Amino acid sequence: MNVFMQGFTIFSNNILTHPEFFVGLIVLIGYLLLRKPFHETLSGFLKAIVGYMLLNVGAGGLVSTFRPLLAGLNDRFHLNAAVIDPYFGLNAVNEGLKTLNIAVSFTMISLLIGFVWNIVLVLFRKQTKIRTLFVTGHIMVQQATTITWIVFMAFPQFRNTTGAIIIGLLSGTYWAVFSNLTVEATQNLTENAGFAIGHQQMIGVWVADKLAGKLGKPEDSVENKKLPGWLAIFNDNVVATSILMLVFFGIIMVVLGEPYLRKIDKVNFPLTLAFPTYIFSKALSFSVYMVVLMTGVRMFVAELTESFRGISDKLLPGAMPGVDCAATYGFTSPNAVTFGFLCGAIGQFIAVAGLLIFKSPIMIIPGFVPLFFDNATIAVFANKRGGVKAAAILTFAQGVIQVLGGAIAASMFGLYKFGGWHGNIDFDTLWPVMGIAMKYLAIPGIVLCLVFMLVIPHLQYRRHKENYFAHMEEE
Ligand code: ASC
Repeated sequence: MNVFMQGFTIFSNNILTHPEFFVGLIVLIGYLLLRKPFHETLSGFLKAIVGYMLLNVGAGGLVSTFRPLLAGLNDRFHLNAAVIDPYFGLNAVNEGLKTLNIAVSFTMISLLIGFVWNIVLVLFRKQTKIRTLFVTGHIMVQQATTITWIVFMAFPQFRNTTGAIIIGLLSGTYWAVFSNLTVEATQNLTENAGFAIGHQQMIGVWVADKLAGKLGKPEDSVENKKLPGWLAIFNDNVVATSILMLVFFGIIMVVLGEPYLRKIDKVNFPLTLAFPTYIFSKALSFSVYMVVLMTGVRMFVAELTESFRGISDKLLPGAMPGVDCAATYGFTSPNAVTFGFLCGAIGQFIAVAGLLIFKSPIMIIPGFVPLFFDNATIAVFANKRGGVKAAAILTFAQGVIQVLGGAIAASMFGLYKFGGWHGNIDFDTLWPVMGIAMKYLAIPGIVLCLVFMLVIPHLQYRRHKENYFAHMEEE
């Protein structure tokens, strides 16, 4: 048992929670199974890792640069609000677990159980109709942590090994079922690139894919919208992103004020640098990170798509990886990404204003991660099926739901006391509802949640019977 635990700790610290190596390993195994020559295998392995690391640099840069600006509103104006962002949610749960005298490493055991359970569900695909393995490790850590808290709130008696198993089963089922739910939408978007989404807005993707066609026309997509006259400069995504972010974050930085920014960002804002220069460089770094992110996405997705055939032919037949939502950004006009972010932001800000006007006891501060990554992703999918109009409506609606659902969840699970809630759309909709079911129905509630999730792929199978498992064989 001890050796097993040590092995697991090494695996989880070095691979499972580092998606770049996880994806690299998958690519390596995939190419080995395809019996590719050594030099091709090596080059694919390295390019997948470097590509994913570029994605991390892009996504990480966006998160670390722009998250403090939004969260700063809370700090600067002493709002005592909960920030809806998975990193704040993670901190909040870890603080909460400390008050219960539970080690943070507890979550990692549930994570392993969940991951193994996901593999089992794929292995029994004939019975379960699951085709996807969730491989986005940093997201699995955040989600298993939030689910731990939800289960602990509903079942104080299960703050032990039984609880770890329950959390593992719930997490693994969620990873398997909901990434599987994104297969058709993602295959349609990417023209059968062979991956699904393994992230935090999987319900959102499914809903957007279903509704977008009813809300608008695919011909009116961002790609086809060519702006007239001088506005044509917005057709270039670097220009569009730079100008829009300059306005958006420029306003926020002015509101936060120079003295506050100098205090929280001593390294990048030395006394020798003027405020306007600081604003300009911060806002434009958004475009820089976006370009880096996209470059990385193209690199690793190409290798993963090619090599995963090895795994889905030989190891886990018919399986697909569920990967970071940013992987889809390479399959659309980058302007769709920026557009989704802005419409989602309008929705979130209006909802926050609603909380203020109606004197909500819980205040919410938009978190950068759900604001950007959820809304960008929904815009990408909505734009494909229903063009700009569908993308605008769905991201606006999502922004509103993120804030209202986040407020309800932060208050219901008591995490506002620790300053944050997970905030991505699946955790503002599905998980609060499952949390309520578990709290009020007790153990039957857990069974109900598991059964509810496990039925979904069967319904999906019914609708797509002919080519449900055919995606890999087509190539
Ligand atoms: C998240 C999260 C991130 C980003 C990243 C997007 O939900 O925690 O760091 O999205 O995965 O590429």
